[in-house]
Amino acid sequence: MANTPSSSNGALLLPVLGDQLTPTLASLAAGERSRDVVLMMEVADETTYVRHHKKKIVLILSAMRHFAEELRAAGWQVDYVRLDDPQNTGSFDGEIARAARRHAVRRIVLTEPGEYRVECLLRGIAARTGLAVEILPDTRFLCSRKSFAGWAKGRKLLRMEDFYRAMRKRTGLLMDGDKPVGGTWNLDKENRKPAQRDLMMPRPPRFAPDAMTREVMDVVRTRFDNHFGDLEPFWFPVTRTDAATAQRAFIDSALASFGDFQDAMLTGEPFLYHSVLAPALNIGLIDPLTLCRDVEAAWRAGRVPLNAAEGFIRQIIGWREYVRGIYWMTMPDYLDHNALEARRALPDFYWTGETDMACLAHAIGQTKAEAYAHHIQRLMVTGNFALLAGVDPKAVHEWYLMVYADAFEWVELPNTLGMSQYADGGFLGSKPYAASANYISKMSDYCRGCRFDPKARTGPRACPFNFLYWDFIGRNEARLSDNQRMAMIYASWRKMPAADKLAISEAARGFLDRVAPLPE
Ligand code: FAD
Ligand code: DLZ
Ligand code: SF4
Repeated sequence: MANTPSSSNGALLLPVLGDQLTPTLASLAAGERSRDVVLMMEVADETTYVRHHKKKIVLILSAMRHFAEELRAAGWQVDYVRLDDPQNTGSFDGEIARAARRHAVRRIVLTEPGEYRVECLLRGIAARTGLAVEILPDTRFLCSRKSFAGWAKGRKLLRMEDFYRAMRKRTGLLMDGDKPVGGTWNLDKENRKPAQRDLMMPRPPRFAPDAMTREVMDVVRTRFDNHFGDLEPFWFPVTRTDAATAQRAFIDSALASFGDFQDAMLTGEPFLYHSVLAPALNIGLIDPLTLCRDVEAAWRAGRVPLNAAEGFIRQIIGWREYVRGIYWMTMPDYLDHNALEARRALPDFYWTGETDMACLAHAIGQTKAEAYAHHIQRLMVTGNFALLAGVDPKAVHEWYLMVYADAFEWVELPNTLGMSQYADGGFLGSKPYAASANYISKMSDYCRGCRFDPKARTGPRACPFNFLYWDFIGRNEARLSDNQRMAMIYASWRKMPAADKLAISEAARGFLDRVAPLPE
């Protein structure tokens, strides 16, 4: 794993970032293994620009080290800079400039990064090195940034459903000529069943850390001990082979029920029928189109129902590609949106999981242990609470970026700021995902083990989600009551007796000033 100094004059330098671990990466395809130098860099700026969950750092650094070996075995010369290299400058641009000198290269070729912040850094490298820098489109995504901008042009509303249908047609996934198979594009209505406890619940396969992963775990133990989350047990796949095993296991054992129980939550079941493939997908160990084709093949072979296959494929070619398009279309302004003027602090229990609210204790406790929570936990428990409480969306965004192994800004930010916190004022979602305890009580078994009463709105056992929900509705009346999708809620709000409104607002104020104070 030592650096490989060379004097390959005339060679290209091909920097590969921690989420670009794909042998068919555009910049690798543009290079020549016998001539060019691949550069991979562990850098302090990236490990600490937010204090990532310990498991997320192990995932990325271990997968990077394994990928360097994969490339070497395929005949590439790889210059791998480790975190503990005494010469390490700690930044992508510093390391690229240093490697350009070391290898006397004539040109630098990169694949576009996943984050706006990193792209700004990379665009500055030409000036810093005096070399030509070429940044190629990331062809691992099914819709390029340019193609998304073309789709969005002239549209009043950028609806995910319209984008998804266009992507179905473009990829031919689940299509019968130009019609959706089964005659329906979207079977989401069938995908809202609460789960029952089931002794046969599938579990994602666990991969025991090899010597290379254990070495990275030692680095994280010593350097990042003050970061959020449990380091052990670490079991995510960090190689392409293990990621393929995880993909097969999901399709064979969980996919069939993925659709039915997509929105369900159960105590002690962090994964239910979810794939837990996002960490491997987002760093490039799994190819999204191959995954979707395999899922379609399982449906065509009669092994899984259509609502499961369609529901899963929609998440990948619909939501995943759509949020990436929105991110690149709107950055950097998107980061500063705060349409509901939310200013409160993120409650301390987001870091400890120590709260009497059972749903939050489970979702956060599991996040700390696994660097994972499934979509409905992120949206309807932690996200919903922060939205109702009026927490500053930037603080919420930083939390999500830190705590999940699959968190990269291009996918995390639109989901958090847009879908979950409505901070973009409805650009991404047509109404806020705000809900009272009724939703959590219907879709989970959390309330059974909670000291609060999901039916009570005020009084000593009132569930905070209830008074916070109605306080949110009242507080944001001027901003939200014109929204047609909120009409019924505002009709109920207007009918509510003034004394009830006052009791709700007093309960909310007292609670929030304690757990999520406003800044001085
Ligand atoms: P599954 O439930 O098995 O879904 C399959 C795949 O579909 C996922 O692996 C993912 O690639 C894709 N997918 C599903 N929903 C979405 C979505 N809304 N947007 C984009 N892709 C989606 N996803 C991330 O990959 N990284 C993030 O940082 C991230 N942050 C989120 C923050 C919030 C507040 C919310 C509400 C959602 C976020 N998501 C994020 C989306 C979704 O929650 C995760 O993709 C999913 O929970 C990952 O678990 P899984 O692999 O088991 O997914
Ligand atoms: C998240 C992360 C971490 C923790 N460490 C590194 C690293 O040391 N080297 C690297 O190449 N990438 C790392 N990453 C990913 C980047 O922060 C960033 O998210 C991606 O490069 C996308 O722009
Ligand atoms: Fe969460 Fe309220 Fe249910 Fe308790 S009663 S688990 S706080 S929704």
